[in-house]
Amino acid sequence: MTDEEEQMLRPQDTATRERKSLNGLWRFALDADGAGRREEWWNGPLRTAREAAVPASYNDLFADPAARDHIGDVWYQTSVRVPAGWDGRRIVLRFDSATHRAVAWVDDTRVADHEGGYTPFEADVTALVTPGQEVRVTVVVNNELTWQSIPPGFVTETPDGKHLQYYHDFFNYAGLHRSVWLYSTPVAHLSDITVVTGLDGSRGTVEYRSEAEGGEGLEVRAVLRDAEGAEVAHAAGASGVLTVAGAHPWRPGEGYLYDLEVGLVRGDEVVDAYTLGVGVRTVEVRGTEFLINGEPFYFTGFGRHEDIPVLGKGHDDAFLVHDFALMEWIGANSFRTSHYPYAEEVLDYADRHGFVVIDETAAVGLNTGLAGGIFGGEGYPTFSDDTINDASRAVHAQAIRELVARDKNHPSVVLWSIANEPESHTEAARDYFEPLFTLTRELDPSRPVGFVNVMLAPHGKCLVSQFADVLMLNRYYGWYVNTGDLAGAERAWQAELDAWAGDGKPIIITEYGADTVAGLHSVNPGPWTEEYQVAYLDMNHRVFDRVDAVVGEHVWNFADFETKPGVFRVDGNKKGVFTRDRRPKAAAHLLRRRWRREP
Ligand code: BDP
Repeated sequence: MTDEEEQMLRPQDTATRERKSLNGLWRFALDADGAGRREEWWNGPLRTAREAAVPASYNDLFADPAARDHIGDVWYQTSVRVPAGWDGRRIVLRFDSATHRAVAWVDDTRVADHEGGYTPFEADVTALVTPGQEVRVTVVVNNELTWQSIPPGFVTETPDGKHLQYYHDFFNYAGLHRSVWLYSTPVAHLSDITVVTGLDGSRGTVEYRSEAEGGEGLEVRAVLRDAEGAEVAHAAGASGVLTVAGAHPWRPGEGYLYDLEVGLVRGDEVVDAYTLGVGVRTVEVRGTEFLINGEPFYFTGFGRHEDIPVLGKGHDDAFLVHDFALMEWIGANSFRTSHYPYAEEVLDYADRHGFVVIDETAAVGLNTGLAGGIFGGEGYPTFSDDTINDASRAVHAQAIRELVARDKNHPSVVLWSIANEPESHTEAARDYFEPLFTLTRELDPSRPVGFVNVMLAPHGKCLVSQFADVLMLNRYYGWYVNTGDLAGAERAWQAELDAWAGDGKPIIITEYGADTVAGLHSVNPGPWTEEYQVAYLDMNHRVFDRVDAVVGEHVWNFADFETKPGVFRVDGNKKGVFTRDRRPKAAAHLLRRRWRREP
């Protein structure tokens, strides 16, 4: 496992860069039999009557179970005219994501292969395109999961066709979920920038490091401007430290950003320019405290999903704004990107609006013990030569590299979560995870690292939490255990939490929740009613308030979300505090009072 770093600067429009969105309607075809790869469908116009929206999952766009339940390849194709003004420049095709893997062609040439559904990839296509002319862009996207994919799963075949099994609790939406870009940079260009900020009293520091390609003989200049545009510091050199006297910190609830303009220059000529929003803040774990800018921080908010009607996991700016508005309304100061890296627009918004983010990889469902009779796949060991093995760990390591490379500069991101609810009570799990913690710390020494612990590995049994800086616990006392018995739940939960508190690390309750059918009421607050969700949350809060080491509470989930069918799920998972169309359940008002400290 090496710590070789990925580089991934997001496309920008700057004085030296331009980008062109390829979003819109693309030609689209399902290809369950894999005919497209054999018949080389990229070699000409895709023969299909269908069109699909980009960005969106394809599953719910059509009135067709074949699309909804599709397993295998799908093809997307569009044409784009390369701007005439890009002559002599470097031209790049970039996908913000393709779930879960993709191969892309420009005309007849294969340009990119990418594994992993939630991080970007790109290809330098300069030699393949002529500015002013059209090119064909074809992408095959595959949604199958294997023991060597993140997240894992496996495909079985029966006489009725393929079946996809996986151990996580959300629908396997697939497709081009985020924007696709064609962008241009100068041939000599900045290829990566890393910032790490510090605060010493009112003195802020911005340590930057830049990398460039084709930049021989060029110099780097960095200028830091405040939110009004006034220059507050500048430096020369590929790396350096900018100091801001009387810095205005980025803090929860106030997303104050400086602009760091990095220029690749030849004398007075700016060859390439890139601008990063920089929040000056620090993050530190001290004893059982989680400190932001040296002050104890208490997380309130949610585990969420990228999940909306019709679009599935497709990014949508209107829902982005609305979901943040609802989080503000309810008094949430933070969320976890459960269970995969979210669209970069989400993190940018969090940066600007002062939301705190726990950033998670797509390593969810590394746990065959969660199968029970519900998810299928019983009988497989989680870690073995034939299931999750060294090759899987290499894919997981790559997912961590790509996450850190993409998100390292976001002030909102304060903690990495390298997996959700993996098996963690076995020696195999310990051996699997230890090097992944080491890797994450090498890639980013500036942030704490953790993983999210499952109820099957309680205190005293978990062998992985020893590597974590922060304990993140998902617990369902009063739901999956002690169902309907909140008094028994309260006692059992308190006992377990007290034991974890003895470890001397901060604890964030990353999931607690109860399925609730909006509109179902009862004077006897039984499970599934709105009254029960309220009573269940109240009980949890009593427990949290008695344990000093608890530094955060994230309800599962922000909104109801889609899952695969199952006897435990009625039209999806109903643990939302909001419905899938974002209407509040009674619990929303309880949380609002607690989090906003209103009577
Ligand atoms: C946890 C998972 C989450 C599930 C939740 C639930 O982390 O993805 O949706 O439980 O069962 O196991 O609702």
